[in-house]
Amino acid sequence: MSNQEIAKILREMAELYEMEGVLFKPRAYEKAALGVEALNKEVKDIYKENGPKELLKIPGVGKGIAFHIELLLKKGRFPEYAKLKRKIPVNISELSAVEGVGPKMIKILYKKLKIKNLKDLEKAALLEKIRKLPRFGQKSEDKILRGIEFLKKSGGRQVLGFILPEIRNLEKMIRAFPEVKEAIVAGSTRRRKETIGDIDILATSKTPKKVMDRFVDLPFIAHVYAKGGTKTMVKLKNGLDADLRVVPKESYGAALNYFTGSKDHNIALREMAIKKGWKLNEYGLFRRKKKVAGRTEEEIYKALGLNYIEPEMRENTGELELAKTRKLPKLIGYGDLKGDLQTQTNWTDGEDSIEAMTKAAHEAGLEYIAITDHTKSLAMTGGSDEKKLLKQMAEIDKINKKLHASGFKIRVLKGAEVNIGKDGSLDIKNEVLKKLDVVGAAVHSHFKLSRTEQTRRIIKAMENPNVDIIFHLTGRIINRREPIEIDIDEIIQTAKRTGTVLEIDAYPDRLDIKDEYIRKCVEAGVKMSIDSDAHSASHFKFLEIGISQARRGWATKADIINAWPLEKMLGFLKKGGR
Ligand code: DGT
Ligand code: CA
Ligand code: CA
Ligand code: ZN
Repeated sequence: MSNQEIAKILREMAELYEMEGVLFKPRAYEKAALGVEALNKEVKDIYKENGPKELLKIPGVGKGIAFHIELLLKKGRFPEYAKLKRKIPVNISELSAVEGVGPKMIKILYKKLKIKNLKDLEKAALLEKIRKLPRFGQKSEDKILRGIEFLKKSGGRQVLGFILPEIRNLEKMIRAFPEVKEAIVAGSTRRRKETIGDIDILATSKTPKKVMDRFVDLPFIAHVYAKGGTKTMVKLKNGLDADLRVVPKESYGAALNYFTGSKDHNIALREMAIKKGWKLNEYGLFRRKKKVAGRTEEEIYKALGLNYIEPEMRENTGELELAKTRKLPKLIGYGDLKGDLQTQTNWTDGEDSIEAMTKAAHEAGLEYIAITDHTKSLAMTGGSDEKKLLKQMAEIDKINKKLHASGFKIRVLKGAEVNIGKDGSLDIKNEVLKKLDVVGAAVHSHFKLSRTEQTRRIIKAMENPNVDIIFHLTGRIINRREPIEIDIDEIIQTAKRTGTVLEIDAYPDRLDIKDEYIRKCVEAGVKMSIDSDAHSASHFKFLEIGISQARRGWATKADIINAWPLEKMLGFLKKGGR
């Protein structure tokens, strides 16, 4: 059983308990699901290698849940789960994927209308049955229909950041086949799109048939659609389709280039070849019958008179023109971050202590980390008021001293994730905000305001000179919640005028702001930060996917303030972002 599958069942347990009105357990299972999802290693390997005790080290997993995970690994189920599933036999993950549909609602929908899955739900809504239920109305019925539309648009695409560890594992296993020389996942994974539709794997080998035999025997595979001599198509257990193609090493570069895409980039590139009277396809670049290039991507771009283009830029949105005139930006690199400016701890809704978070950040190679717990209007997180914030600041001073004394080269910064109210006001007094090193402000409620109201609200927050960064600007959750409506150009102008930084939240299903907005910031000279939004010590690895997003938005080191050394970054914030 993969981590994805385990997390799915744990999350389902959380929802089942919530339907039953059980206290505390929903939160516990939800936390455990997050913990499992964030692991770099397969739970089943952890269990196999080190036994059940080791399961307790997974963030959010206590004795009871560890035992349930053990049963899942051994038998694929555990009694409480089976019992609750019998009682409410519905497809919870499918139904709760609809925005605005939660566990309590699912229970009523099942009890009153026998709704078990998405199809039932859509039918009932179209037949106007839902509006007649007590405590539902036409408004909730309309909302459900809109939610279903939204789901259909996202169409089974999965969030890359969550499944990247699994994809890498798959890649590693194929690379380890004795007959395989190179293996790499191309397609949207290599371009680091936010979500991916399927997985395109490319390998080189002299004996493709043997590679195919080994591939279909891998444990990840749920179903084989078609197995050929050089191409095999399968469905993985995580629900995604994957294709494996084996090519000779002479055309590895050409095949990699072709299957990395994007399609639009490929087409434009092929046209450039045609203009020279040449031909480009997945086998190579040809002048008449003679192969000009094909072994590596670099030689193909070079032969076409272009600089090498990073996969994250290959969307045919201007990169080819820049490659031709040798004006491509030098993108921020995967090792370039020096700090993280948004993290939550167990002072509010995070899993871990300030010290544990700091040590994990240090291990991730960072030199500074801002602690930005939620503030008081987010009551369910135990958000800080002024008093609690001041207390935390004193605690951070102590921790910095202690870390320094024991030779740790990392600095903890004082921060907060201040809540932006409906009218743009903040829920912490300026006299306290002034004392913080990093003030992030963010929208966590009133997602449905009009574009004008929403824009005005954020502008007002940016105009507070104590606000340094706007966290996760649009509030979207990929595949779950639409972004708020804003006038992005007006916001970027205001960010420029007020010296406010816009965050690239690296949490895999946020990736907020999106690549298109990042490019606008780069063009306008508005600075950004790339933050993990970590709620656990295991979340710093998400920074990588934030860097991917920044690269997709053509950002360089100069655009990202936490790619700068501490003193430069702090100096910039002190001067009000200038
Ligand atoms: P996805 O899977 O929807 O997340 O996106 P991709 O980009 O991985 O697309 P996919 O899997 O359909 O195809 C993989 C690559 O193969 C794609 O990025 C470019 C190339 N490709 C696919 N279809 C065509 C085509 O009709 N023409 C050209 N030139 N290239 C194509
Ligand atoms: Ca693909
Ligand atoms: Ca494909
Ligand atoms: Zn937040």
